[in-house]
Amino acid sequence: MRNLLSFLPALLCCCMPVFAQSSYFKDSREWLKKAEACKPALIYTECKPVRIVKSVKDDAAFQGWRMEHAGSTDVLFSESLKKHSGVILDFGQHLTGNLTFSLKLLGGATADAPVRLKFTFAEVPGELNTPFDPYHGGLSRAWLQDETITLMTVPVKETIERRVSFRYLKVDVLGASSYDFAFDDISFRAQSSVRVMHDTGLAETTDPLIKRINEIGLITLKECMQTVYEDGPKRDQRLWIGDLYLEALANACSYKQHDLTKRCLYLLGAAADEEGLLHATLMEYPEPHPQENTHCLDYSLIYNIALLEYVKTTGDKTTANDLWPVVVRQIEFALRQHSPDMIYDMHKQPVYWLVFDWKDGYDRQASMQGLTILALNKSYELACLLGKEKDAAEWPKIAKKMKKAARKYLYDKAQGVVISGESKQVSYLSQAWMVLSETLSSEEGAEAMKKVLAMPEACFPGSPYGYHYVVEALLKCGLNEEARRLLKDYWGGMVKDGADTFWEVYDPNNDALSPYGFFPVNSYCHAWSCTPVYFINKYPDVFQR
Ligand code: RAM
Repeated sequence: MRNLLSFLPALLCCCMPVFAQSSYFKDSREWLKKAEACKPALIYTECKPVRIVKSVKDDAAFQGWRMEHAGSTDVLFSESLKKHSGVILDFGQHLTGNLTFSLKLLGGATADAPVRLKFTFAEVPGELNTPFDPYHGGLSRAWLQDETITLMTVPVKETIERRVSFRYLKVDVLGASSYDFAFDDISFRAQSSVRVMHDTGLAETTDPLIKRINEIGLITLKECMQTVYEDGPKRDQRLWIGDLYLEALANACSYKQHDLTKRCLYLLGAAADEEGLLHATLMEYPEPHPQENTHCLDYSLIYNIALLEYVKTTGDKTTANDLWPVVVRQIEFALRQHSPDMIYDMHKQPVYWLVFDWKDGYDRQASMQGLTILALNKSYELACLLGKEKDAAEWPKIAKKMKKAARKYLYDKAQGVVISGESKQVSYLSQAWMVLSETLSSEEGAEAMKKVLAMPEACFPGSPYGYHYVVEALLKCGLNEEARRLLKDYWGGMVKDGADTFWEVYDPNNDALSPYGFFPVNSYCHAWSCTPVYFINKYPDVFQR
């Protein structure tokens, strides 16, 4: 016995999860421990379906489908489910978690054969009414939320193991014998790490549409706040740097659960690659590990800005001091990608994936130039906060040179707009990043933003992530009215289209838009879309008057 006890510590150590951690940063194991110490408990809530609905084809509705009230759920507990195959249950709100149900026999029957049921969970009506097969989407077919279950006997109680995200649930009876059965119970255990729903407290003068946008943004954020900031609870259920940044901004204005931000910053730092470059994304299970070889250089720089914002919000310099080497390393990587004349070289090896937005044909060169300038200055600001200005003394000088180069090669003074790439493309985001980086003066920025908004041929963003930076840029150059209008038009467009939570991509003129070639696999509760919560609460004079 004594022997066994003396082995116990070593034994426990071996059983602890082995994390994939960066070999570059000597403290990464410590960072993982700190991240685990901040892991939030999940809060569970039991929810029931509120009614039965039926799908109605309607060309005026989003993606051509809307739901219509079709009665109470009572019938499903007293009449044979065989009679109701294809029934759609409405849970009345977007939920994330697990479904448990039980079946009972009707009319004194005995079960003489198994029952096979199909459950299809959907975030939006169109998803439920578009056949999934043959599947041609660019991501795994398994993201689609249809689960077939065979129950060997009735009565039975069953929990669907897979965590799902949805509002609507369709139940099909795929196989049954002559005996009748009905639901005995249907219950959904919803989860989120948000402890208390934020009481919005917006000024009474706030436009009702803006109030609604704020509410939906809060729900979107709540659904994505699990044990990390997920990008989407349906898909991809993982932490991405760009999503984290916007979620942290919105959380700082609402739920204020800053430990989740801290956890994610440590996790990402610890999961950097063997050279110290951040992975753009990581998954938590079975233990935290990065998606290998997935690097987005813009996201690496956004990490630095997110860390600065975190310190400014919380005053937690210990975390920032710990993670300072990560900040330095991301800047070093970014500074390798410029041409001798200080312009971001899109062809220099290694050619990085740059996100900035989901939009075909958008040229990212000017945006990356702007973001690099901004990240240099923000990282320097962080250095000053931590008393490390000596380590970063060169950064403001380099940023200055980059600005000069940007003004020379990427700013068309005659037209008053920023241009990008060989085709000299004019896009919303090129203007926005040159405004945010202060490469353009406030007046030049305002002129460029106004021009691009009025230019039908300009490349406009494809996702709420892209639009976030456009709204931020409008506010920065004093175009408050335009910022307010854009927020109301774009996010308000989703509200009018029936959104319960905000979507991964949205183009008011193209309901079938999908970065993956098949819209049902899009995420319709997407973290980076919660950002109005930040704008509305941070700028009350603009959005709450
Ligand atoms: C998708 C998601 C996610 C985004 C990445 C780049 O997987 O939309 O939110 O950050 O792409």
